[in-house]
Amino acid sequence: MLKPQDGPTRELVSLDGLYAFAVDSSGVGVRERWQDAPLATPLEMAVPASYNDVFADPAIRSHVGRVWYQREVRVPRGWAGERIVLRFASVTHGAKVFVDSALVAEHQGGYTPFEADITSHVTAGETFRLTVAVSNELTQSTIPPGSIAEDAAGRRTQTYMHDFYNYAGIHRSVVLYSTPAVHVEDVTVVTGFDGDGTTATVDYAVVVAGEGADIHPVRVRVLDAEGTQVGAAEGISGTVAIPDVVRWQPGRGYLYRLVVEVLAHDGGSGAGAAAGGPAVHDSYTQTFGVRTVEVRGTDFLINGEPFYFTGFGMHEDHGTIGKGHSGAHMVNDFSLLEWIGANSFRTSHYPYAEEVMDYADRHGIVVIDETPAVGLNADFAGFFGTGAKKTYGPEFVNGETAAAHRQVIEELIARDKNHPSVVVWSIANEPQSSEEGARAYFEPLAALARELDPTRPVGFVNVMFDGPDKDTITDLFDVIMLNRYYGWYVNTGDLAAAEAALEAELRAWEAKLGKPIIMTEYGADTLAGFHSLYEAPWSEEYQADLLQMYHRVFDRVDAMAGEHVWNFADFATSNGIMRVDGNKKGAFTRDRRPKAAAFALRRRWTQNKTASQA
Ligand code: BDP
Repeated sequence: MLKPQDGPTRELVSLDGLYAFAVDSSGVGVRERWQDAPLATPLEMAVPASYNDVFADPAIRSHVGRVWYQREVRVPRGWAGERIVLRFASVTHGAKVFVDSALVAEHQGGYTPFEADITSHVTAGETFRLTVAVSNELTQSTIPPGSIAEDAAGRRTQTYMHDFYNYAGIHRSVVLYSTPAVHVEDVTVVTGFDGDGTTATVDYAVVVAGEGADIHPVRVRVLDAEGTQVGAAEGISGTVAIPDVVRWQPGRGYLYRLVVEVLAHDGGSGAGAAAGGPAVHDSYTQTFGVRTVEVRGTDFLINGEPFYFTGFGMHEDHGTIGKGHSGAHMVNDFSLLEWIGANSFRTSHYPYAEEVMDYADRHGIVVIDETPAVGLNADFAGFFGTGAKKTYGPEFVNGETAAAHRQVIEELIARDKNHPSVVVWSIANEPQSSEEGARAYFEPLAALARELDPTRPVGFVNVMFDGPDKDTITDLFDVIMLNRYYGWYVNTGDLAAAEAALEAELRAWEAKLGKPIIMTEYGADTLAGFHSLYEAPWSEEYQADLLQMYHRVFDRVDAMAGEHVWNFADFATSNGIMRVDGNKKGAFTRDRRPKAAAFALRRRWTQNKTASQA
């Protein structure tokens, strides 16, 4: 799905800001049709943000069910005759969207965009009442999954098997935008190199939608970063060559633009006509980078050169705003990544805001892009206090879960396929992968990801309990991605034992599959300010020592292709006896102050740059 933009034929209005906000504590809003009238509430809520930590009210924070957002929107008066679209970049987890009393969109899945064509519901120059009912419920039919219990008094509680707080709300921007009725609906760009590698091939495919779309001629122009036209073609699909191409590289995010123009079929008026050229009916500009990604043996290659990932599994997580997108926080996080020498990160454990992906493209940051399929693992039942004994089956991960999982893979790839920063699709984090049923569940999902995007490696993140002797699915994927906690959850406080166990396991994976290994998580909870002379878990010294121990091992194992520390920063989790005010495995605190480990990582990552990172 394209990110909306303004341009010569399109306009865009931000609907971010304050909304009236009501908590549907008794679950009656849909039945009582709260969309039909102004919400009876004194509360207001900011968009974008999670609502949970904004109010000084525990009942709102832990509410399970729907909350309602409402505001008035004026349609710009110049939009008569245009197609008018309402677009949500993310509503976590479920949304019903009403324009006045009419239901115009429903969406499940908290981290991918959706939109509604509301042309027939609104009038240019007039206002409408926008109401959004947002559900934070996680069930067997959602990704991530969860379960809801209700006690005799009707009090509902939510449990889930993932280790981050279930923030909810309208987390990313809401926009109203216009396009002509016949419009560019989708653009796909795939790049490669020709001959000696100095010429790029840019394969493009455009979908034009709207009545009579097929009679409109389409042309594309490729502009370089300075805006100079370097190639062009006609038709809804084709190939453009760029001679003397500047590659997108890790650390150097050179971007081209593909300007897609749908021309008036009768040479009629429109943007561009005044300049003497053919009339442009609709125009959409898609940025792209020219680079290749390939797995060869145990090497992960970007532009044919071995790439070694350094960086973190991250979270969209901040005080007050929770998982809400904020430009200032985003730039700060990227600035810290640069300071520490990270060349990459994983969008653990859900797709991040589109602004984050665009920033990574521009700055040459490499991304492992993950779906929200986290917590598909009954082995965590003890940890999270939930009851399922078996993962795959009617009780837990069932056909409905699989359908939701397919949807999140489709929506992630549809959204992010044109980002050069994305080099791996991670279709799940730590699912149970040794139980009967795992292979039958994952084989079609891996195939789906490959079919939707044959150009990028596909992986999933393997959990510590399912090592090379037990795992039954890793051979279905292109890379081996491992989360390991030797020295933390096992061999706690004994780094010598941890070192031996870690090395033995990595060598077993190397021997079993001969594919690149990326350590997607390793780390230790650490209380900032706690120091110790001894190997004391939770101390800043222990965190730094543990990471350095892993690095010694990584440097001895040829198949290692990357290291992502868990986590970039401390983050909020659900309550539990294993967590003190959240997960403390950050190299930075939640408010982004460096722990001792951050300096140790910086030393390693700024000294060890490989040729492709330089
Ligand atoms: C892994 C999960 C991650 C957790 C981490 C931890 O992938 O989400 O936060 O362990 O325990 O199981 O810190």
